[in-house]
Amino acid sequence: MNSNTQGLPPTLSRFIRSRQSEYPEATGDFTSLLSAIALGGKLISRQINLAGLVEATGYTGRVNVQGEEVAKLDDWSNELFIDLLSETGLVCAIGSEELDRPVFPESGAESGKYVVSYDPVDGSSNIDVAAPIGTIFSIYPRKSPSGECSDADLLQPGRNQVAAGYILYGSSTIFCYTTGQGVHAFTLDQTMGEYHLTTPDLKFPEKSNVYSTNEGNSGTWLMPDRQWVNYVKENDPDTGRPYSARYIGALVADFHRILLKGGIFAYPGNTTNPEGKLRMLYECAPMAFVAEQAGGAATNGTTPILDLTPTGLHQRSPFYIGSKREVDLVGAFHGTT
Ligand code: P6P
Repeated sequence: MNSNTQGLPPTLSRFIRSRQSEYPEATGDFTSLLSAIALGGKLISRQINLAGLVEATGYTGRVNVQGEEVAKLDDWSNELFIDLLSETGLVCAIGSEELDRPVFPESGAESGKYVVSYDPVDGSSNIDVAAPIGTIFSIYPRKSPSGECSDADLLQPGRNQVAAGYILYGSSTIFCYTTGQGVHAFTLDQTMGEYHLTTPDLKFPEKSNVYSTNEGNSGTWLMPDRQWVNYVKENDPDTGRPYSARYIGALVADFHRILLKGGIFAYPGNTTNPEGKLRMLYECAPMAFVAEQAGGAATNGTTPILDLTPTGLHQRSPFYIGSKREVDLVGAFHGTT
């Protein structure tokens, strides 16, 4: 893949189109769908960068289906993706962290070949403090043969995904995705409004002693997770312990650091919420697809996330993701590897 005429790395749209020619199943429709999501990322990136200047900080005063305060940017971004996805005419069902129920766009009822779930602004509590946040997206082929879609089109096992990824709004804006042919990361040039390929074929580093978790919850964790976190903190230089702790409080940001530097992100269940906090459909499954494509792993402690079928739009799951060695280590404490 050579760079484009300005000597810059290829743009996202050029990269997707080039891959389209390599993979017969990739169609112009799929390229249009991914481009619509990428455009959403550009517009949110601009809104974030102006935040306090464009009324993008603060809260709406409403609480969503998750029981979480809805930030103004949550609403704005959610509506943006509904519009962008509906305009493609390619999407027959939309699931979102911000929607109690799915949206079934009229434009995609008959022709919509795809189903899209997303978390429009992941980690929105970071907005007001100018800390990193992200968007997470997951794309499936529709399950129903034709006509109106239903919840069943959204509730598919993670292995059915045809694409997944995230947009990280941090010190730079990164678009990172997979279609099952490796993981590729692009950096947004805000001046030109173009994403340029910066890291093709991303793979987790083999070794890394970093763990990322909200350890404030460990007092109510179940025994295997408490044993794991105590283990990684023990002083044993021969096994690279104690690990370093890093936690940003936004899954996209914590995951992206682990993808580049190695380590593990863990959000276990606990005695009050055995299913944990993270949502299977638009957090765990898309990130798990990226992780496995980058040579890593993602489980609920015992089972690969991608082998699980969500039972509900907002079903939660204990979540461990990162370098395969580290996820296997957690599995050993859960008695599975
Ligand atoms: P806590 C953000 O609300 C989120 O869903 C993920 O992005 C993040 O990893 C997690 O919750 C943070 O949760 O309980 O540590 O604030």
